[in-house]
Amino acid sequence: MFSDTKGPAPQTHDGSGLRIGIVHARWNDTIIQPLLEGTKAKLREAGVKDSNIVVTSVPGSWELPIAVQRLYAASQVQSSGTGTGISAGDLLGSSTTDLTQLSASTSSQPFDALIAIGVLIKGETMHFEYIADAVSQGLMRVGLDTGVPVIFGVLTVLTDEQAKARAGLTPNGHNHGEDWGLAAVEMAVKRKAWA
Ligand code: DLZ
Repeated sequence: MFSDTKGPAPQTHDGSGLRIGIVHARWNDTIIQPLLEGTKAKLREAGVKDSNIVVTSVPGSWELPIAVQRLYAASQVQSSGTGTGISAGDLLGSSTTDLTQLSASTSSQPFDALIAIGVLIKGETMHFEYIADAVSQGLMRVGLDTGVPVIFGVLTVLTDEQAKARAGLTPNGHNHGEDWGLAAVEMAVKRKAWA
């Protein structure tokens, strides 16, 4: 018997000790923003402190894998108390206002999970296929290479309407960002248990 709920069967996990990094693309920003809000809402609901949620952005989804990889590396440097001579600013681009979040974050522990958020909407050319394939493979690689869960918060849709529905912007829609927030907490908690 199939369930008619969208998303995974729910589990509850305590996110109060976690630090989560989010990188979002700025293409299709009207869809990105509600997805980001849905993600953060579920992180907070699971107990993740605002000061332990670091958000940064990149131009488009293509840039997500490198940014997620560098954001994690920056948090590792920050937590080791430098000694390498490399600052988080060096790793991420010191002039971005986004970066102030990383240094303002009260915790200095490396991220327990990372969430990459992007919205790819198929156009008339092959851009969509190339970007979707590279980004999904790139994000998987970052997760396996670092051993840190990387949540795939990238919508790959055919129409604006499909994107809106998946950002909870239509009457029967569902905000997938909520699932990504919950997945990040669950995977971060389980990864600690598996260590
Ligand atoms: C170029 C491009 C196109 C056509 N479509 C999207 C899209 O739907 N969603 C998205 O996040 N980014 C798109 N981009 C931008 C690329 O991801 C990337 O930012 C640029 O090619 C620069 O590397």
